[in-house]
Amino acid sequence: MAELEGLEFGKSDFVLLDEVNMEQFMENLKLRFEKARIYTFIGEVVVSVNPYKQMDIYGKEAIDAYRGRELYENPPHLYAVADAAYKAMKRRAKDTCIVISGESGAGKTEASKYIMQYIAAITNPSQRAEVESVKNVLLKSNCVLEAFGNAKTNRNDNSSRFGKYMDINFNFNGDPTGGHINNYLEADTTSNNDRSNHRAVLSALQVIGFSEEEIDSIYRILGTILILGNLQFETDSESVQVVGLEAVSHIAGLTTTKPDNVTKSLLFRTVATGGGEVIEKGHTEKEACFGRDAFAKALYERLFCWIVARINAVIEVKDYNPVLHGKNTVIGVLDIYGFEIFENNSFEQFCINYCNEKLQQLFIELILRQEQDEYQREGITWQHIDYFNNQIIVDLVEQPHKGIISVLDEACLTVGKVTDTICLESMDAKLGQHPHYTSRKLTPSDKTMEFHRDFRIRHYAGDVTYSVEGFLDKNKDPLFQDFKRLMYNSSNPVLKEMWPDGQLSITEVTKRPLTAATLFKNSIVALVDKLGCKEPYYVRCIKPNEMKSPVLFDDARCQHQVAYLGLLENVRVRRAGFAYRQPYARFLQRYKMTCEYTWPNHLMETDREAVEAIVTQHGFQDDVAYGHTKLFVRTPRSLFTLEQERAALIPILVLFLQKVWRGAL
Ligand code: AD9
Ligand code: MG
Repeated sequence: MAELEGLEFGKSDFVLLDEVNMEQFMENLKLRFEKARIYTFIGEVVVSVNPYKQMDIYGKEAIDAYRGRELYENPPHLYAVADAAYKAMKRRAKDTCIVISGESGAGKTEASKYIMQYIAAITNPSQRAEVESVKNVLLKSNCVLEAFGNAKTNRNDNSSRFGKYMDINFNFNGDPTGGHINNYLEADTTSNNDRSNHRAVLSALQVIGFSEEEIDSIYRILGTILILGNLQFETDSESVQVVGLEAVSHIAGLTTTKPDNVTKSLLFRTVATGGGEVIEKGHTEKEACFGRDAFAKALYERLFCWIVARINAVIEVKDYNPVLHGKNTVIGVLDIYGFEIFENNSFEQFCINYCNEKLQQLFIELILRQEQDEYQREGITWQHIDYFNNQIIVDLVEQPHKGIISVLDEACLTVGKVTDTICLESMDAKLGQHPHYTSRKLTPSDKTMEFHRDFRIRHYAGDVTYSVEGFLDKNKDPLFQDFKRLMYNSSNPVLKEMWPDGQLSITEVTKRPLTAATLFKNSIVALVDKLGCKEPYYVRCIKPNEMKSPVLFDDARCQHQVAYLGLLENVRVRRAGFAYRQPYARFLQRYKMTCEYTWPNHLMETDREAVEAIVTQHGFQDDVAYGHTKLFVRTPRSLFTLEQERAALIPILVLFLQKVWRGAL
C-alpha cells in the first residue's frame, strides 16, 4: 500500500478505495492515467494502463530506487513486482513467475521487456563474464523473436503473434545462469515485420550464436516464402500447371532441392489407397493453391519453432551440479495474448480465449481459493467472497469425449466428408444443454443463401460468437506429406533438421495425428502446471483506447477490461484478507531481537505467545489475527515498522557479537 504519492494522483492501491465498486475503481484508474500515473497496485498485483508515450520512469535512477526495497515502500511500478519476485526467489529460494495479461495492444510485451531489463540490471554486480554473456543472450533473444514473431495488426503496430513463456534460471547467488523459452500458437498473420531493423536482428542472431550457415538458411526460407506468395497456377485443357518456371527453379535453388520435385509437390499428392497401393493424384487448381498456402505457412512456423529451439540450446543451463552450485531457482515471465472478442471470431480466438479461461482458473486457484482455504485451515474468520468459478467453461472446452475440442477432433479424424456444419451439429447435439453454450442459425447474410452457422460461448469475460467456418481445416494438419518429404530431402542440413517427419512414407504417416486444438490444449495444460507450482505475481494490462492516443481514456472500453480481468474481485479478496502471514517460528526467528521478552530466547510456553509479546510491544495487536500455526498481518505497514527496527538493530548486534568473540565481554 504505497502512500508515498500525494492523493492528487489518486489512490496508489485500489485496496484503499473508500468503497469497492466499479464506479470508484474507474474513477481512480482514470484520474491516475490523466496524472501520468500508469501503474496502480492491488496488493502485490500491478495494474498498468498503456501510456502510449515514452515515460521517464525506467532509467537507472528508478532501478536503484526499487532495488531490494519492499513493495510498499515506493510508488507502484513494474520494478516493484519484478523486485518482489526476485527477492522471493533469492531470499526464500522460491520459484516464482510473473504473469502478464491483457488484450492486444495493452502493453504486455513492453512490460515483459522492462521486467527483463530490471532483472538484468540488478543481477551480477561483480560483472562476471559468463553471467554477462547469459544476460546478453536472454535480452537479445527478445529482439530475434519479435522480428520473426511480431507483425503489424490494426490493433497493435508491433503485435506478438505468439504467446511466450520464458524461464530464467538463477544460481544460489541470484545470478542468471540460463533459461528456456516456450512459444504458444502463432496466430494467423504470417507476415514478416517490415518495421524491424534487419541489422539489429542480424547482429542479435550472431550474438546468440547462430552460425553463418544457419543465418543464410533463415534468409533462404524467408525468400522461399516470398516466392510462394507470388506463385500462380493455371489450368490448361488437361491439367494444372505452375505459371512461369522461373519461380520453381528459384525455390529449388533456395531450398537446395530438385526443380522437378518442387513442381511435383506443388501439383500432385501421394495417397495410399484402401488396398495399400500408393498412387499420385493431381491437384485441382483450388487444391494446388490451398497446398501452396499451407506450405508457406508451415515453412514459417517451422522456422520460428526452430529459432526458438536454437535459442534454447544456447541458453540452456549447462554443467549444473546441485551439490556444487546449490539450489537452482527460476523466475518465469509469461507474456500471453489476452481475451479476444472481434466482430468475426474464428478458431484462433477460440484457442486464445480457452487459454485465458485456463489462466483465469489458475488465478482463481492461486489467489482466491488458496486464500480462503488457508484461512479456514488456520481457523481464522473469513468473510466469504462470491466469485465465479469458471471451471464449468474450461470443462465445456476440454473435457474428454464431451468437450468442444473432443467433438472437433472426432470430426477431423472421421474418414469421409465431414463439413464444418456437420461438426457444429454434433457439437449442438452433445453440448446444446450446456449453460455456457448456445448454437445459433444466423439469417443468411449474402445472396448465395448459404446459412452461416456459428456457436456462442458464455466466457467468464463475456459472450463470444464463433463462426465455425474453417474450424476443421485449421484444426487438421493441412500440409500434404509431399511437401514435408521435399524439405526433408533438401541437401541443406538446416532445412532437413526442421522437417524430420518428412522421412515418413505416405503409408507410415500416422493415421491419427494430434490435431492443432489438442496440441494447443496439451501445451496450455503443461504451462498451467508449470505456473501452478510457482509463487505467482501478476501484471494486468489495460488498453486505454483504440486510437493509440496518450490522452484518451475510453471509459467503456476500460471498464470492460477491468471487468474481464476480474480486478474488482481481486480488490475484495485483498481487502478481506491479510497481506502477510508467517509461521510463528519463522516470524520469531526474524524479529525476536526487537523485543526484550524474546531476545535472545523466550521463556514462554509456545512460540505463539512469544509472537504475541512482539506484536503487543510494537502496538499493532489490532492489525493481526492468530492462526493455528501462523501469524496473519493485515497491513504491510506493521511489518515495515518491524523491518526498520530490525535493520537498525543489526549493526549494534554485530558489534556486540564481535566483542563477545574477541572476549571483550
Ligand atoms: V499483443 O497482444 O502482442 O498485440 P501487447 O504485447 O499487449 O499487444 P505491446 O506491449 O506491444 O502490446 O504495446 C503496444 C504499444 O503500446 C507499444 O508498441 C508501445 O508503443 C506502446 N506501449 C506499451 N507499453 C508502453 C509503455 N510502458 N511506455 C510507452 C508503451 N509505450
Ligand atoms: Mg505482445
